[in-house]
Amino acid sequence: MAALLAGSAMAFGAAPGTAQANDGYDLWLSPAAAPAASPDIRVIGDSATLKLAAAELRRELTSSPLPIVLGKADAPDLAGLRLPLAGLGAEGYLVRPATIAGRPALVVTGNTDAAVLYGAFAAIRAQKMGADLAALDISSAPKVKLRVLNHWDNLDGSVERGYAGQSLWDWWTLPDFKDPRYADYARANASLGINGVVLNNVNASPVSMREDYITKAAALAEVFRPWGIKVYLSARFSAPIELGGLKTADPLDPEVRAWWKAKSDEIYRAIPDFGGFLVKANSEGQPGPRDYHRSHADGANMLAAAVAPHDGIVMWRAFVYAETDPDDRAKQAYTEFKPLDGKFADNVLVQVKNGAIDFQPREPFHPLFGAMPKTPMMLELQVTKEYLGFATHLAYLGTLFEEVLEADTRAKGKGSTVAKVVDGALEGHRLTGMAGVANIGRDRDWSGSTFNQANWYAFGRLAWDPTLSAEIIAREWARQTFGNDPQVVDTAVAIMMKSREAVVDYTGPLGLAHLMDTGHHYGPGPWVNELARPEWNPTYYHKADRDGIGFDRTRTGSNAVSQYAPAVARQLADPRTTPETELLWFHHLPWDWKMKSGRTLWTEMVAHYDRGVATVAQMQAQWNGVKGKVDAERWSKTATYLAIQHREARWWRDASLAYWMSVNGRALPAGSAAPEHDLAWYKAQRFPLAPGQGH
Ligand code: GCW
Repeated sequence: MAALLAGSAMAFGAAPGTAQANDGYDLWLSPAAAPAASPDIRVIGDSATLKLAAAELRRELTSSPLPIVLGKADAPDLAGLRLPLAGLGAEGYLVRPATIAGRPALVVTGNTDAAVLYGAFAAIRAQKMGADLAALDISSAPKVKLRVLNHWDNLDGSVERGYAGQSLWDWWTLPDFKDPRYADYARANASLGINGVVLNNVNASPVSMREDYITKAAALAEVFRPWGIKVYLSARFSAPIELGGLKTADPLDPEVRAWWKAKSDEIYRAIPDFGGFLVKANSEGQPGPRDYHRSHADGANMLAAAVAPHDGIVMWRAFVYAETDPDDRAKQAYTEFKPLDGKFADNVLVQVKNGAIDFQPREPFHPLFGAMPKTPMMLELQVTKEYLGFATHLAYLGTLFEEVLEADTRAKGKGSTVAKVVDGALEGHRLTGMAGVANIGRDRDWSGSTFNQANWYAFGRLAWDPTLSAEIIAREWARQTFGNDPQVVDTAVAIMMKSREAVVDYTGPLGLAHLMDTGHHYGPGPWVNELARPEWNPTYYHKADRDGIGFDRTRTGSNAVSQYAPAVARQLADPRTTPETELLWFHHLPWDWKMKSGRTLWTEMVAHYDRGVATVAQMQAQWNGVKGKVDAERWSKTATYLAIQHREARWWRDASLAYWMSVNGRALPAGSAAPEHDLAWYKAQRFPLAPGQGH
């Protein structure tokens, strides 16, 4: 706790919403400064976690109409109350008034210490949202078991696709120095119910599993443990060769199996509650079981056997595609994994990105959801904005996450949503998970901008309950972050709710995707067509020519639509029944194709680009309207970033339109501004130093 306070003590003590400086360090939580008054709190039990729960209540609540009693359901004084906790599992909480020893009190309880901690955070959140603590009666259990952040952090401190500074983990000074920020980070996660952290990049170095680095990971695990958080490691499949000196990493080789078993035992000796492994195999140059003509199930099951005696799990990624496979990249993961359904060990989850390509501003849901009923499918979302303007563009991802969770796979009739696949309800899976690629680094505000913090927040809240509404989450976040001024909260929510669609509009409307420039993924590059692997080139995705644009994924093309359940496949087979937001993802259409609006496809596309830029201008105007009502520091950084976003939205629009016009030979519709520069100028832009490229 001392460490925690020390970490936050550097933050400004201003209450959120005042016009003083606020550097964003405290996220959606309150600053460390002790409140003037603090409620009467009694803790039954003395675990580190319960102490943290009580400290949170003291720190966050200035008053309570009732004394607060915290403890596990089986604690003395609480056990006799016979509270309805049976359905709440290990992590669900209950907060309600009760009479204890003849006195009324607000009870915060659950079946484990971690549940009590979650209950404390829920009470704080409710009070900040205006609830009356005396009348509070809330209970909630997480719908998803593993709620995990994936850090793509390298051991040298760089972060692949990280736009918020260097890695939080200072591997060099670990295990001796435990930076107070580690506890502040864990606290923020716990406030949302995030209960797992993969420490290292999926493009993994074998060194993460070397003895000294295990000791370093153990030091982090120790800091996180009282906050209910387990650590996991990304495993490099060829580590038995690189670290163990073996000749092979063949998953069926007895020596290889023994190596992983011994390595797992070693990790569990250092970290008894180690969560398990995350693996990127046979993808983008990473080693894997296919190198030995073994299946992904063979690879995953070998690791699963090594961690099973310790109750560990394996998260095996389905993000695979091969340059040797000429088939549509969007089809390859399904082709490879679907036949393996039923072949994975019980402690394996297959981790699937929300869409079949790669975290684009909009993608249809991945066809693997609903297609592997016997396998727990873990949803992987990207919280860091690799394709949505890095840290500088404001794009609230709650709406993107909600869109995929609500998508109906039709796997078992109507209502077979991705959320139900992921939370296990559809097939009765108990092992369930949701992963978010973190947007967290050493920047003072953790996520590179104030509004990016909302994406961390939204991921955590949706991992707890994938049926929550993105708008309600936005409101919750804005109120806790900026305070209670309704104008500020309404403005923030209004900006957030339209922000992601604006990015879609100015980068790739109507189902276009993967149009960004090479490597860094910053800025437009729809013309790029010379990269070694066909599916790395934007031209592969849009297939624009003089006559039309779009990727034909129907029977006349790659037939990717056939990977969806029949009801969905039928809808997507016809451009007239395909949602226009996904039109060019599934269909190659003439530029004069008639849209529902009556406009031609070309005119409609231009209108979207224009709308995207105009929406950012509106967002700027709305933000200007709360000047002086938000602390100056966060207000002006946001205003500056919105100005950058506006300039870059215009750049995306202009570069894209200049290119499309060079392909289709058409003029812009009347009233639409000509691009600022000619196409050659846009093509000549180079950004070798753009952040987040790893190495
Ligand atoms: O989106 C791509 C990124 C890579 C990333 C890869 C993956 C970690 O550009 O940087 O590698 O996805 O998800 O494995």
